[in-house]
Amino acid sequence: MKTLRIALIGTGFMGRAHSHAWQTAPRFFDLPHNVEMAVMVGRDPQRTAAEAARLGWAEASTDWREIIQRDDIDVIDICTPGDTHAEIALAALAAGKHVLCEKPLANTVEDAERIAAAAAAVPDQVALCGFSYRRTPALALARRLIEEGRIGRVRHVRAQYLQDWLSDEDAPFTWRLDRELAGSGALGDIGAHSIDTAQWLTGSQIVGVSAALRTFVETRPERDGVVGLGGTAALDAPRRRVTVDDAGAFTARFADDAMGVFEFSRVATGRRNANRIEINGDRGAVAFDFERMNELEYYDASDEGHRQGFQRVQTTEAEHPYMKAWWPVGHGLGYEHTFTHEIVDFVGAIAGAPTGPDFSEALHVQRVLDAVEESARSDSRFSAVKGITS
Ligand code: SOE
Repeated sequence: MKTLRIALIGTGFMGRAHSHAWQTAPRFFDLPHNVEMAVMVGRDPQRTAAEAARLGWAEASTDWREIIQRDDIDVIDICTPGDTHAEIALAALAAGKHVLCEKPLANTVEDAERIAAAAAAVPDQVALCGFSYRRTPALALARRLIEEGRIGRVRHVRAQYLQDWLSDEDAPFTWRLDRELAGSGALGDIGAHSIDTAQWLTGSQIVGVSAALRTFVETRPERDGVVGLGGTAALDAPRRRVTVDDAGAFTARFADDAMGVFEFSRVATGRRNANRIEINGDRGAVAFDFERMNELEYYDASDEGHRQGFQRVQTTEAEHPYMKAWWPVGHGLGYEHTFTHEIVDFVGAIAGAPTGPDFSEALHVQRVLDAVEESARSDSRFSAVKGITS
């Protein structure tokens, strides 16, 4: 069996989540290739060495350019902020590597177009964007039910992605609040997940939006310690200007005529990671909330009247997507498993079983993000998504 040697770039939250996934995927699933965790790359030599050793990487490096040129590396896994994605992905594709790139694909449509074009030119190399929630068993089941026609023709898509780690106005400034590094705020960070999930579940592209974006907290204190997504800051710390949105909302038109309502916020008090979506068709509906990630609600309008209602399906049966590899029924999964499944599908794609989202799908998400920003700038005027292909 062939062995894939992996280099992962980034030592933050996503670097750790992907490291965990590279560890678990080959241990719980029968992968078509062996994987070897070769190098972790970061900026700070001490931190990178410590994280690499702790998370199971054979080597640590601070020079991604040199690592990409190495003949003994097959895969580049990009877990850095969005402003670096284009440069790294283009170099990795040019060097003949398979690429897994965290979401959103880039910070601008122009960069996303360049990355997608470079990937399209090398079809033998796998290029996957890390919209990890697609790999939640309950959402994968929802997709299966929709593909089987069980909810009929989709009319409504209602998606919310709500977090509250920025609700305190003294929560510190992080790179996710800097437009130069992150591209946008809640929109690209979490709204992008909802856009990807909605298009993937319905099999239909968003063709236009009408949007509003808000920044409730204009300045935040410099951070002096990292905890979770945010961290700590002294009350008298100098404050930095926030250059991205805290929250936003948009209505969407889908190519197949469904209507969508999207809302995303990182200041939604009390909602920790409520990534929710409900889709209503003319024969039924599905509803999901990541805060109850092992459940899917399913409504079948053809049930007899006296027992109609949403069923709560616990998605822990061996026949549910990805579940055969895991625990006995009723023993649920967590956030980290979505990344494990992403690695399983990515390695499967390298062995010839295609998966998505490829970079052209991720480019479409980027174009929707762009249309949302354009509409928000023009007082919510309808904005058509550019470059629609179908
Ligand atoms: C922060 O809002 C964040 O870590 C996102 O960047 C991830 O994509 C999401 O899965 C969890 O929240």
